[in-house]
Amino acid sequence: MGVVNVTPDSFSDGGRFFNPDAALAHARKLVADGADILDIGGESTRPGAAPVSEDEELGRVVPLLKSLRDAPLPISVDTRRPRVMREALAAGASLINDVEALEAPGALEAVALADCGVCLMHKKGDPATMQRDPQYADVVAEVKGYLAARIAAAEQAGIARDRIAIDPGFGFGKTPAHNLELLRRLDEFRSLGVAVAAGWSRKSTLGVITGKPVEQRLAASIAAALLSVQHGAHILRVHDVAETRDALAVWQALCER
Ligand code: 9MG
Repeated sequence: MGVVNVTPDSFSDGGRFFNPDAALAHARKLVADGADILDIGGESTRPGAAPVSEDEELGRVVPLLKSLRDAPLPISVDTRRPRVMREALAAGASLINDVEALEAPGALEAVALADCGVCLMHKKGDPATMQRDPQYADVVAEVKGYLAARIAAAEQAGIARDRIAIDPGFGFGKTPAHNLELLRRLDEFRSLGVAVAAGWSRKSTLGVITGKPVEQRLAASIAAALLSVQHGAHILRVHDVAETRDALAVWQALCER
């Protein structure tokens, strides 16, 4: 899943694709690089990010979706707002990636009424404050219990299990130690019976481990992506599609028979 952030302040690409033409060109590059899914986001969810208005988010996402109507792959929209979900689905999105796991009032219904997939992600706290000393007794048990409850809520709302993926939300209200524990035990999430997604690309834990700034985290991101697959991930949310595909091809040549 290739990331297309249409935001002036995104965590990891510094707003380079905020201009609509640049965002479209970037989306097309990720398709050419071999993405299986594009994930378009109009609101930054990085730690400390300020929320944008719903109209602003729609104005960033919907025109890009319309420009990508003929794209040869499913398009995901990263949003937590039901109105953005509905309008994005009407404009051609086929997957909703929600860092709030459809908790907003009306979000379950917005997805249930459409014939789309959904990625339910765990986060603890709000982006503005979530990295201030997050605490867990057992991070895997807590995140897994939360995601199991959100799968149940989605099914009860009429979203079939085969439309659902889950994501532990690396970096969302988690310390580096929590993120590494989740990665080490990622395979435990497979028992929930849905696809598992993982997003490590350029994240701050990789900066803590390597001492590198965000623009120098490609190698670390690829290492984390491969380890995520080795530990059970089915979907990788990444900025660097071509490089990640090459690394995966080597891994698959050795490990998949
Ligand atoms: C929007 N977004 C930012 N990071 C993410 C991650 O790790 N997973 C998912 N599903 N979405 C993310």
